Amino acid sequence: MKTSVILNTPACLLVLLGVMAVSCTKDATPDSLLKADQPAASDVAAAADVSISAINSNLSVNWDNYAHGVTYTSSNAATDFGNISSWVNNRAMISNGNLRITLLKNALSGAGGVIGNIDVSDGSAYEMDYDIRFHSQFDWSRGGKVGFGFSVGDGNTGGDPGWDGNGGSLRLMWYQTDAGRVFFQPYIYYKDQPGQYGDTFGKSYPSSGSITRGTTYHVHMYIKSNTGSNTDGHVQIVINGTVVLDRAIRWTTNDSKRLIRNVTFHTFRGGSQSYWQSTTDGYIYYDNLVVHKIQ
Ligand SMILES: [Ca+2]
Ligand SMILES: [Ca+2]
Repeated sequence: MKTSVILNTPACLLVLLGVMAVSCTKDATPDSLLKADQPAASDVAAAADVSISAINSNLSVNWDNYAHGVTYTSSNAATDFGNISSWVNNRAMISNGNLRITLLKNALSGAGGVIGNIDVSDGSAYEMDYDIRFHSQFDWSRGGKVGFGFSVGDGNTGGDPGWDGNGGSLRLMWYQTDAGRVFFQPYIYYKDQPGQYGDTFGKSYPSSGSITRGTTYHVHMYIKSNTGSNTDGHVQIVINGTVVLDRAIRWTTNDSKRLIRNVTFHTFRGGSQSYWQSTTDGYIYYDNLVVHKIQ
């Protein structure tokens, strides 16, 4: 994943060419001149680390610096997020200072949306905020994964439960019941999850009634690692000021996997059955992302 990001980035190709040029020069240069060349070579390497594969502790992105209607490319994403995997250029656009993600019709999971993982500085406590809005014509279908979240250790998702104690993840879903109620719900993988798929803890936002298209919702998340095999970690989800989930949790039991490693950006329909699909393309808007490493 990292390799593809690097190779797709024109700036890095330039850096690679630069490194090649330096080493060619070095090969033909008498030892007495090598010392003068070396600082230039290390400067090039340092610049590559910062511009291509930044591992950030804090993020603040409002997309206001992009023109309306432009594609939000993998290199834009790398500039704003740092080291992010699996960007899909033709499903990401700037719309009036928002990031707009397209969910393709008749498709599920990564085939129809975006599944990006942002490698952030490993930490034991993080918080984030962002705004999210569904397009005025959005087809809810059954639901999907949505928004930014966090992964712990191995970052379990996708029906791979955290039972082995090596990882977990904190994400949101939107979900529509058979009766037509639509809401956000927690979707959490962790050591003590009761079933194979993510735990909702029976919580939703709103607790009754539905979310609506064209409305901006503000999401706040807080995550804290547990220590050892103790249930002394924490998870909190607050939407529009309403506490949806706030509890102690045991993410992992393998202490070497206890830290928060990535910010997730998973936006897609699914579920695996075809009734999660839609017959129309759908748009979800994001704005005002702030991620903060607490410790
Ligand atoms: Ca904005
Ligand atoms: Ca990391």
